[in-house]
Amino acid sequence: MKKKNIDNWIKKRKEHLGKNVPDQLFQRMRKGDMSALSSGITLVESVNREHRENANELVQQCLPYSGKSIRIGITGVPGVGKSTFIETFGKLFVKQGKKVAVLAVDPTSSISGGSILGDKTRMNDLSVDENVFIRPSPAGDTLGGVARKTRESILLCEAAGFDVILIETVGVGQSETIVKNMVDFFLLLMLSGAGDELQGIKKGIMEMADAVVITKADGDNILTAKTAAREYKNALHLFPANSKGWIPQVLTISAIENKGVEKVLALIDSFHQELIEKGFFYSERREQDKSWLSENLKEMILSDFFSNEKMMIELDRIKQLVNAGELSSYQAAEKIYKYYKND
Ligand SMILES: Nc1nc2c(ncn2[C@@H]2O[C@H](COP(=O)(O)OP(=O)(O)OP(=O)(O)O)[C@@H](O)[C@H]2O)c(=O)[nH]1
Ligand SMILES: [Mg+2]
Repeated sequence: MKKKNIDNWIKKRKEHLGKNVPDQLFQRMRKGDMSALSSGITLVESVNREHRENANELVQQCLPYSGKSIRIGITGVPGVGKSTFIETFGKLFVKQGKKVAVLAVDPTSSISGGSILGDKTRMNDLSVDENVFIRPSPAGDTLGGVARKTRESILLCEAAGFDVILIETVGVGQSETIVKNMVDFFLLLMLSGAGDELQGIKKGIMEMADAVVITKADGDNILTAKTAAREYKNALHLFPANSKGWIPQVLTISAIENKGVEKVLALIDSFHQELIEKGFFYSERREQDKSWLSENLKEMILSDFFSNEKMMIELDRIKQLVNAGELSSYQAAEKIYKYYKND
């Protein structure tokens, strides 16, 4: 290569790398540049140490401009109709002139390599709208790690001017609790029919919901959906009032026929207003921030432990003692913890 070409190449390369400098990304994001937002989130999702530092800087810059959106969590078993609902629901916000970001926390994606938002096909209209940003679940080996990335992505989206953040999670395990802790409003989608309405539903999830929405209330399903709604309403009465003084509501919808979806929107609007008036809206967020501090700290300690080669060697050695029946698992954990503390 001639010197001039090399110089050119270096210049181009610098320009390219410059695009990921937090400051420049931030400026572009603030102007509503979606590709900058995308790069910013990629930075937040990266495990590379240098990227991590840049990501922290970017998040820090975004903080003063974040917090102005309404954050809505949407959960439910696979096939309940989350994606179809988000497509219809998201469009309602867009119609009001709002910018909508859809993010995901998917505990199954790290195992299967798939992602709940991989099926953008069901969000066809939404995904091409210029006021909509859709981002699949980040990969990660721990749910806590995945959740941290999503939480930071929320801040980035808000700084980039998004008014509504929808967070989809599949209702199969721990992820609901984690998502509940990063949103203002938590929506549980449920199917009707199939015997006892309350069978198979973890009480804990019902208790977390600000609203229960029975999906697919169309065709032959209308009657069973209404019956289900009644039963859920009765069941919710048995729960103590939640800390925000909000009484969870039950609604039925058909996302495909666009029936009842606007009622969900109206419900969230009144929730928002009521909590702002009562002063709970921002105090809840502060509570969430504090609990995230503990979560982040736990993640850091875990990651420090499991990336320490010396500890891993010791852990292997002690595992063999447990295997041989020479130590109980508790004794083993205690032993390795002491070793770690003295490290
Ligand atoms: N009849 C009817 N079918 C619906 C409705 N909403 C969704 N479906 C159908 O239910 C199936 C699952 O819908 P999705 O929106 O992909 O469900 P999901 O909860 O996102 O599923 P996962 O991404 O697998 O967790 C699809 O075949 C949809 O066409 C509805 O309002 N009425
Ligand atoms: Mg889906």
